[in-house]
Amino acid sequence: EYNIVRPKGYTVSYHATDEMEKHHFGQTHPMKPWRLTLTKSLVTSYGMPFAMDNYNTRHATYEELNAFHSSDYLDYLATAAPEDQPRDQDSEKEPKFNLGGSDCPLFHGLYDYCSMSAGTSLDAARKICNKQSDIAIAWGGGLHHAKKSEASGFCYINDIVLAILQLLRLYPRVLYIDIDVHHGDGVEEAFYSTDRVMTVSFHKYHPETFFPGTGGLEDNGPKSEHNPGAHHAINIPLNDGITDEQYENLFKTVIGSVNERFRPSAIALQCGADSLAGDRLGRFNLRVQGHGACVRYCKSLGVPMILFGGGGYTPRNVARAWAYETSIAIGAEASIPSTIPEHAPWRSHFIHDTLFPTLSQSLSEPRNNRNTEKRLREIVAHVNEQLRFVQH
Ligand code: ZL4
Ligand code: CA
Ligand code: ZN
Repeated sequence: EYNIVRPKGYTVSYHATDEMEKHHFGQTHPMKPWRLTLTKSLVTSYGMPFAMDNYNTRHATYEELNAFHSSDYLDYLATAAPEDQPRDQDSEKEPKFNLGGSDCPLFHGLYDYCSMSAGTSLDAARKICNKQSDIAIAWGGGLHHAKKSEASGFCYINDIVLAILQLLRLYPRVLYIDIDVHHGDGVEEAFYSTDRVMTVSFHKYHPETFFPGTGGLEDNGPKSEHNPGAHHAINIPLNDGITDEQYENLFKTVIGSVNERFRPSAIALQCGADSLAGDRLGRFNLRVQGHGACVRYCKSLGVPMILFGGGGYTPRNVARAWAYETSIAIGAEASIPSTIPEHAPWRSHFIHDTLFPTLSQSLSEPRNNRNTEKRLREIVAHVNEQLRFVQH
């Protein structure tokens, strides 16, 4: 009804499952899988599914998860029960594999939740490899902190690493870009010693107070010249309050240079929505438009791409951003009205009936911008310096 048409000669696939959304990390835990329901319902109420191939995701198998994660870890993840949660009173129980603390609680159906998130991203990667999709969307993935044998920061299984490993079977070079407000440490670490993956994370950086504390400007991969991974980790450390204009400029400048030097054959873009203004955990001043501009720019580079979800702790804004970015993927940005459809379920949940709230609608108190133009120029200069070592 909004005149959403399938783009000619261009396929976008959407990978999701209603099952994932039913899981709960706990009453006041910031991660709400329900935000995926809200996203899907907004995408649907705009009529976007007509322009995409829609897939119901399967669970990833143990063997598939084992391509990155250790068997010890997976075995514990598959069998640990919420009752095994270490309690304050019960200090004999040490948390194993960082599971069972307040960030990564053990909850009912945890293994199902993890294998579905990974299944979503693996399905997306396979559609790209088969050339059946030009852009594959996996909003249920993007869990960038998980390590080979450790849960971290709400992430248990690193679906992004698994998806990139799939892409590497076919594509010589994969560019990983991460616009979540947190550093993409798990993905960076997994590909630290290869020159076939370049990782670029934009994030708030303040080691003493902001998770995970890694990702400084000078951290660019193993220093040794004989290590192929050297210079292939790019970090863009930012301060509170960065604006759309600054972020967009920085993103286009950095990713433009990276694209020129690295010449990726595929892109994996983590679209964590906690970099939006008004996020419960984030500190930036990005609007839905500025966040989406990153997706539009990556699409313009003309290589196959996976869009992953990630963080995002104010569910109504997560849904706005990911619905808008879905419209960018299918080329329907100009066809969808900015007013949230009358018939959208949960419409009242959005508070303001627009897809594009203003900063003052998103934030009660404006956040001061602590990013100076001088510092942003230094960051660009450092990145260009690193890229001089990269030539394919
Ligand atoms: C919570 O209210 O900075 C977890 C986590 C649970 C419920 C009640 C428990 C109260 C905020 C966060 C105690 C909470 C103590 N509950 C949490 C060093 C920390 C140790 C744990 O977007 N405490 C750890 C992780 C980050 C830390 C961010 C981002 C993921 C992603 C990709 C992960 N961890 C300090 C915090 C709450 C909670 C309230 C919380 N945890 C905020 N930031 C963290 O990059 C998906
Ligand atoms: Ca990031
Ligand atoms: Zn995050």
